[in-house]
Amino acid sequence: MVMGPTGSGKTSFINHASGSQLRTNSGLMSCTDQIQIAGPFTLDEYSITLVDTPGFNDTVRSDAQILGLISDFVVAEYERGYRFTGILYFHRISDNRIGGAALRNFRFFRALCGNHALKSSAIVTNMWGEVSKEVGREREEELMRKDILFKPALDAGARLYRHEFNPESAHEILRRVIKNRPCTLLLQQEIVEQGKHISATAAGVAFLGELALVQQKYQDQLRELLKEIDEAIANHDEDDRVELEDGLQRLEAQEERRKAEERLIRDAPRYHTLEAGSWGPSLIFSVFAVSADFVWSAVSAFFRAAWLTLRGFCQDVGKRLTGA
Ligand SMILES: Nc1nc2c(ncn2[C@@H]2O[C@H](COP(=O)(O)OP(=O)(O)OP(=O)(O)O)[C@@H](O)[C@H]2O)c(=O)[nH]1
Ligand SMILES: [Mg+2]
Repeated sequence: MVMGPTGSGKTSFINHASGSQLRTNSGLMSCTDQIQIAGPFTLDEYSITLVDTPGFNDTVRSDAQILGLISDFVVAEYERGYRFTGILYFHRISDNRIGGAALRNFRFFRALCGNHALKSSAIVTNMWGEVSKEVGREREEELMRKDILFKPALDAGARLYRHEFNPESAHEILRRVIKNRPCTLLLQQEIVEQGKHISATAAGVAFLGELALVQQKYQDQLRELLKEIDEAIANHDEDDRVELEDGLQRLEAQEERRKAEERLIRDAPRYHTLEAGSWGPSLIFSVFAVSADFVWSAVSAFFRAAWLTLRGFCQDVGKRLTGA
């Protein structure tokens, strides 16, 4: 599965690796706004399918929608008994600043994987042609060294690779990743095994934590604006009052959007059904390198499906008996 901020080169990498023609975009707007599948294709003796994901801070979808989309997908895959062999996180070495959007994407990636699955992940830097070798090396070294950047993930076992924007380089990276054992993401464990609601998962908590900070900022700005409006009224400054009230409307519209984001995560359905994935079983089969794990996966998928059905049935009966 390939993750990273919008415009970080996820789809280009997938096209290089698989020979697909998925749409990429050099414009300012986000391009991939759905999870999309490329392959299967064969590399050495492995059959590989790559999963493309939209980045957080997408210009088309909200972050809550993207979190829900990725969560639905990975949970449905897990319930079917499939595991990811690798999670690739993309970062443009050409970025001279790591802004809030990139940091946010990386935080979600870490929260989604958890420390265990980070061992099966790789951070892939690209756009090396856009910077001098020296600048690129300095940035790479800084990314590896700083706690706020990639250091904690690398310490937890993530690998760091350079992508040279050609098929050979994409294949070289996949050759290393494909050797991983299939892994379970923290989000899959939390939702399926521990029965947590998405809002209580590490990714959900990180998401809601960020929304809480936005709400705090809104309250500070609101207090300030109301004070200024009172002053404008006291001073009979009509122009100022009108302008400040426009600002107030914009601020409140922002707060409404924040609340809608929060509701989307807090009110998300608790469990996802086995039907949540929309791709056929034959395609899904190829998402992972075919291995002895498949038989175990299929057996555990059957028992997991049975368990989920039984648990749903018991919850229903429990509710009826207690009248809840
Ligand atoms: N020079 C150079 N350009 C690249 C590289 N990787 C991607 N690009 C270009 O960067 C732009 C964005 O690439 P995409 O592959 O669409 O990025 P994405 O991460 O899929 O973006 P979203 O779908 O919006 O999330 C395209 O114009 C690519 O051709 C690279 O390594 N070097
Ligand atoms: Mg894309």
